This record gives sequence, structure tokens and C-alpha cells, in this order.
Amino acid sequence: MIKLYNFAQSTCSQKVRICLHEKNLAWRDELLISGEQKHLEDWYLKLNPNGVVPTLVDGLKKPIFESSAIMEYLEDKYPAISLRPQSSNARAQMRAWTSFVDHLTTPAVRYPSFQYGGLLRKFQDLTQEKFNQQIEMRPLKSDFYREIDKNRGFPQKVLRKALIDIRKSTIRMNSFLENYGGPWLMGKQFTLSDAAVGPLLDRIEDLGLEFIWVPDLPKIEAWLKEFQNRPSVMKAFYPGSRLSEMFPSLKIGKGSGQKLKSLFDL
Ligand SMILES: N[C@@H](CCC(=O)N[C@@H](CS)C(=O)NCC(=O)O)C(=O)O
Repeated sequence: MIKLYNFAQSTCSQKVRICLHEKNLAWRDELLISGEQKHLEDWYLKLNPNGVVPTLVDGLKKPIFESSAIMEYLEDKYPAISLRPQSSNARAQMRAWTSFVDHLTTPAVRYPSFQYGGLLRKFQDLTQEKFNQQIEMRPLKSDFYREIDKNRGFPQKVLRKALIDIRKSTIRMNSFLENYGGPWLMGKQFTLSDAAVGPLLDRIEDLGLEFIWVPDLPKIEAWLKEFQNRPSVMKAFYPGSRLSEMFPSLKIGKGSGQKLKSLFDL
């Protein structure tokens, strides 16, 4: 039996859930709640020493972590419904893109998610000392957490750089859509390229920051709509898995961030 340790709202978890649904696999949802911090407990660190979600456990073999490695594992182990293109060249292009997303887009999306999406909230009631302790508990993410002022979040300069990196990602996506002819990044087939980046753009739209690509990159807007309407994606984004639903009092959601547009002057 496949088990997936994940958070509802985690974009890295969402990309794996999409692949599991695309492949029609039976799997057990081992849902963790980020605020409970079970992902930092010893039993979990034995599964994933990085102390992050997602982690996939398939039978008695070693647990698998890193969302892109999990997607590739599912491709290798369960190839019947494939999310990889046929040619070796196209596969290499796809992997270069998923690596770009892991190194640039995923870290960039973290900043506005914490700033505008309610992810800072769980720390705001802590004393600075307790917050520092929580930072040090994180095997890999301490540096990112150290950048946070728990009451104010991040400086404008840091947020702007993140938004610029997200913009760079959408410009690169646009060239994929032009080169391969759409509707998906690698052409007619929905692949790991789409699954890797889709939850990140969905998050940005949910924060109301889609002005990053609207209105001058209409192909990105159309691609995102198509992505959100795909059955596997609708299953992966079950009710309550978007930040706007988890934190309704924030009143975020598509269109909500227009007022921030002039602040960032992208
Ligand atoms: N590179 C990792 C990143 C995983 C990651 O950062 N996961 C976040 C949720 S999207 C997490 O578990 N955060 C826990 C924390 O910050 O304590 C992957 O792709 O799996």
C-alpha cells in the first residue's frame, strides 16, 4: 500500500497528489497538520531526515522524499499511465524545467505564502525565544526561518525579489507553451512539468498576486485555468487545501491583491 505523508496546503504535497490521481493509484492519505509540527518528531525524521513533507512510503522499501524524486519514482514504478514525454530530448527538457522549479520557483513562492497567506500566524503568539527554538528544530529550513521577523514577516526588498523570480518562471513557461504548442508545457501531453509548477501558480493566484502574469502573459492565464479544471488537480485540491479556505479571515483569493501591484512595480 502506498502512503503519502503530506499537508493539505503544501504545494510540494499537491504536486505528488496530482501524480497519484493521474495514475489512478490507490494510496492512503497520511495527513499531517503543519501547526502540530509532527513532521519534526523523531518518528517522522526517521522517514524523512529533512523534516519536511511530502514523504511517500511504498510497501516495506525505504521511504522516498523530495517531491520531484517522488514523481520520478512513481513514473518508474507505475508507468502504465505516463506523465513523461517519449523522446529522450523532451525528457531532458522536462527535467531541466522541474529542476528550475525546485531551485527558483518553489523557494520564491514561500515568501509571499508566509507574508500574505497566513503561514506566519502560527508563530506570532510565541515569544522570540520559543520562536528561535522552533527555528533550530528544523533540519534544513532554519536559514529561511531566520530571515523572518515573526511579527512583520519579510522586508519589501526580499518580497520583491521573490515576485521577480516567480515572474521569471512564468516567462520561461510562456516559452515552453510557444515552443511545444500547448495546451500543456510539453505540448499535447500533461507531464511532470505541469504537475511540478501548477500548485505554485495556483498558490500565487490564491494569494491574489496573479498580476505577476496578468494581463501580459495570457497563455499562462489560460494554462492555469486548464490546469485547475483537470480532474486529478480538482481531486488534489480538495476543499480546505487552499490558504484562502484555511484562513478565510485573511480575505485572500483571486483578485484580492490588486492593491499590492503598484507596491512591487514589476
Ligand atoms: N524540496 C522539498 C521541499 C519540501 C518542503 O519545503 N515542504 C514544506 C511544505 S511545502 C514543509 O514541509 N515545510 C515544513 C516546515 O517549514 O516546517 C520537496 O520538494 O519535497
